[in-house]
Amino acid sequence: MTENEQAMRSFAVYGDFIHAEPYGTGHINSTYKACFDQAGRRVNYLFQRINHEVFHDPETLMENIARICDHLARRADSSRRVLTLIRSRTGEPWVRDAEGGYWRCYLFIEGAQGHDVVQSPRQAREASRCFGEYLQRLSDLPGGRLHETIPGFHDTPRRIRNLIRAAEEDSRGLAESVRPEIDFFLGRSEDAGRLTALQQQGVLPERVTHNDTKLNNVLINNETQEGMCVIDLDTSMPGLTPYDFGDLVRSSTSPVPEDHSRPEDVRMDFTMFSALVEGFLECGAAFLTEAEITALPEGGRLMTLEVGMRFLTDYLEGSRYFKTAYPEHNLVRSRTQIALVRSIESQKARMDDFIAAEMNSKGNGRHSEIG
Ligand code: ADP
Ligand code: GN1
Ligand code: MG
Repeated sequence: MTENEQAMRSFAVYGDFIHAEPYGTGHINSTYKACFDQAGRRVNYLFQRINHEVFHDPETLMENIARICDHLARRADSSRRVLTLIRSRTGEPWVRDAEGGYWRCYLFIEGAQGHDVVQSPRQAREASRCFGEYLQRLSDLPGGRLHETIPGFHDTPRRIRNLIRAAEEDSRGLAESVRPEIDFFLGRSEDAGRLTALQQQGVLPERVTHNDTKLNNVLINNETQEGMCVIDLDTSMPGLTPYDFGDLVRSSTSPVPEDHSRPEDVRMDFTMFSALVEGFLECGAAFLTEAEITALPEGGRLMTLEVGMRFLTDYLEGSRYFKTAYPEHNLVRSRTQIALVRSIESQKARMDDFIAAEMNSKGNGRHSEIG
């Protein structure tokens, strides 16, 4: 029996383990789809070995996730619309393997999948609707503030400082070869803190947010294209809603993947953007403040900028954070993000106008700006 199999058998899953295979295209955890024979019926489960280089405290992380899943399950009408955690044989929401690694297990949601590239405006709208609903449903999460699983995760100014430090240390001797990319980000350092400053001023409220709302982190029904279930809850913690919307813009408006080798093919497709706005506001209109809605386009710009910086920083530091398939992978990813920021900036006025028109058409029922 392999170590992975040993860990998978330590959950309270009935039946006989048949096989497991690596699954999905996430950049962080090690994910497996495993099949069990339950008295003659084959049932799949989703197992993950949590990346503890990224998440330093898997037990408190799993405490967050268990609270969220329990809360969402109370309102979900189907086990395909919410993640269902399987506990260990001793009752914890995790299992430790022989090397000290942490594993978790979910029911495998069948007939749905995450996507790396958006396929239609409907898909964009559905993904965004699911994340808007997720935020709404977690707005009354009981039990106090969630643990911050990665402190300062969306502290964009801090991400700039990290890039500057990585470029100065230049441990792999790569900084000179990517000077134009570094300069692109440094040239935008003045306004990288726009949204975090609005939070500090009390204009943008802190809420329970997902913080990793890329298109790939919501399962879409393969047949109907309906948004089914928000997944990848590791970074669900206090945050800003425009950043959650922003990562949807980053991941769901370009016709090519995040690691496309020709940045000139990258662009922010306005049709996708407007579909995202409509989907997000389906639930969001009822609880988001005017300040939050106004900040949605800037969330798109800054989240793309931030993730682009993180890819470049990781490239300079030897690609230790994001999973990569080849040495320049993070650099390629960073270049697509730069192209996307440029495209967003060239359409920013139109994005802002679209949001303003949406707010007018949705009327006066909205909460007013705080402060
Ligand atoms: P990572 O943190 O590495 O991105 P994710 O939690 O996003 O890991 O999972 C990786 C992939 O596994 C997802 O993109 C999705 O395709 C798939 N996945 C995750 N959870 C489930 C589930 N419960 N049922 C079906 N597929 C899932
Ligand atoms: C990672 O885990 P995954 O692949 O869904 C990353 C996000 C990035 C994203 C870029 C915990 O998301 O922050 O935006 O890659 N997650 C973490 O694709 O760092
Ligand atoms: Mg993921």
